[in-house]
Amino acid sequence: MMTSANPCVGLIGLAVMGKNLALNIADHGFEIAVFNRTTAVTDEFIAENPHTPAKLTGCHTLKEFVDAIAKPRVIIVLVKAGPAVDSIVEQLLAAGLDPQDIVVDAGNSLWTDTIRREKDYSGKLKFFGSGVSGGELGARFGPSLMPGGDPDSWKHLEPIWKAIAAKVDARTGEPLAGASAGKPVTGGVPCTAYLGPNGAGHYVKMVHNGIEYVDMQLISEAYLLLRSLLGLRPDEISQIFSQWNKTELNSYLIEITADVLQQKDPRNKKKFLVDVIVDSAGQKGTGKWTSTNSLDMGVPANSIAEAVFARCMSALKSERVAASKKLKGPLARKLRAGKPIIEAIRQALYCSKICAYAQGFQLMREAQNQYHWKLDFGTIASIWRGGCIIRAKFLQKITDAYQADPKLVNLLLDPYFRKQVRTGQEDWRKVVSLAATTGVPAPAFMSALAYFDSYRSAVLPASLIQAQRDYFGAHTYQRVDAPDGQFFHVDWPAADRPEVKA
Ligand code: 2AM
Repeated sequence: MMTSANPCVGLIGLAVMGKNLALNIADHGFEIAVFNRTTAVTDEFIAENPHTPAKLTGCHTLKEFVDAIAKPRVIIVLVKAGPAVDSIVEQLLAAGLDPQDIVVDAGNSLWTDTIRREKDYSGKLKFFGSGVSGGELGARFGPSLMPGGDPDSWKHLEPIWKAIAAKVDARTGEPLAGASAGKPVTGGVPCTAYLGPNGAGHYVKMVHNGIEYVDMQLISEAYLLLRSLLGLRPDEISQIFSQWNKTELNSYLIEITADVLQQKDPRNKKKFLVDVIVDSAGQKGTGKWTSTNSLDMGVPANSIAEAVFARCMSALKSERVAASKKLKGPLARKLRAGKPIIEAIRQALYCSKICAYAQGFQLMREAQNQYHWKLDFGTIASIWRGGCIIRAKFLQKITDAYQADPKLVNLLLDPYFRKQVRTGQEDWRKVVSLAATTGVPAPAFMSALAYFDSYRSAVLPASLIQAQRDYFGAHTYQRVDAPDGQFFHVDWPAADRPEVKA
């Protein structure tokens, strides 16, 4: 509980996430000053929340705001990612911030911006970045928080972040009732940990979102297969998802899917809501950032990219409607909805999900080499166990895997995950084949299987690609029987084609 006369923390940006995070902070006994560019929003927020456990102070100017906070100030910024962050920081400096003050960017900023900002503002203030996941309810009652920046700044932020984060049971790793029960949680292990310097927190948050894209796409593909292939109704599929939620697939996204699928259309109770929602998915860009970064670093995160492309494809609604009248696939065929096929779809979903997470962790492994971070993958999985959108029972297994072997090269190589994929792979292949032969689109299931099969192949046809490249562009190749680093070239168009060392 704060004892100083002034709040020790301030928050800028009272949109949905900012308001909820401010209330969460006040709930935990930290007096907090708040500021929003549009001052009417601040006044309304203060008026709507007269009796918080710790005092909320509304400020109309940044000068008033800066003067209201005890030093060293901890100022959480939750404005639109991009130039607004720089603009606010410049205004805070003009309003009199000290070099010891800490500005925490808790928005969805690009990690390279966080790296740049930390350098740009060095000596003027301490710039810190933190990912926040969990949506509105998470922000209010316990998000997953992914902090990155200067370790000394973390010491000041840590008590606040640990107090407001989601909590999981120390023994089972399962989320403690909080966000879902609509009340703050005390006790348990907080879903936050210091992840590393500069952009590490925002990077990990970005990968979290990339994985979230695949998780959602895989669930949607399972739904489509159950619907198109087995002819099940949304409420029947809802029951299947509820059952799946009692298995290894137990997760927030499976749980809300079961709920969504039983929802009737408020305008016509004979219809299901999912059938009146336009099948065109939006995106805010973090999935795209993850995919672009995977291409930049040369890390095969094909299922993450596939999930982004699936949303792009969904957005081509009018083109798809026109094409559906001209491009014919196989004749629609329904299978009997028995236990084996439903279980096969569940296995395909779980195996694909494992591949998606393997890709996300491979990305983080490569990024840490590039940016000289020391990411602790077990800890990362552990702080995703509660509060965030991808929270799931299975994250405990990832934590266990990295704790057993911190140098694990790929999640697929961990004994538990190897066993899961060995058990599920026959079903996974059956489902992918069925999707192909019946013409039901299942791009993420398919790309995950392609990832698995490629990753487990000692030999790929890239030898042919190297030969083609050497043929048309003299790009050279290496030989299997020559030392690494020796390059060869064939004088292709010539009749005798002698091989030369390049
Ligand atoms: P507003 O209410 O004045 O629009 C999400 O957009 C949040 O970021 C809102 O609180 C919004 O304030 C704030 N915001 C967006 N751009 C901003 C900027 N350039 N400067 C300050 N706040 C900004």
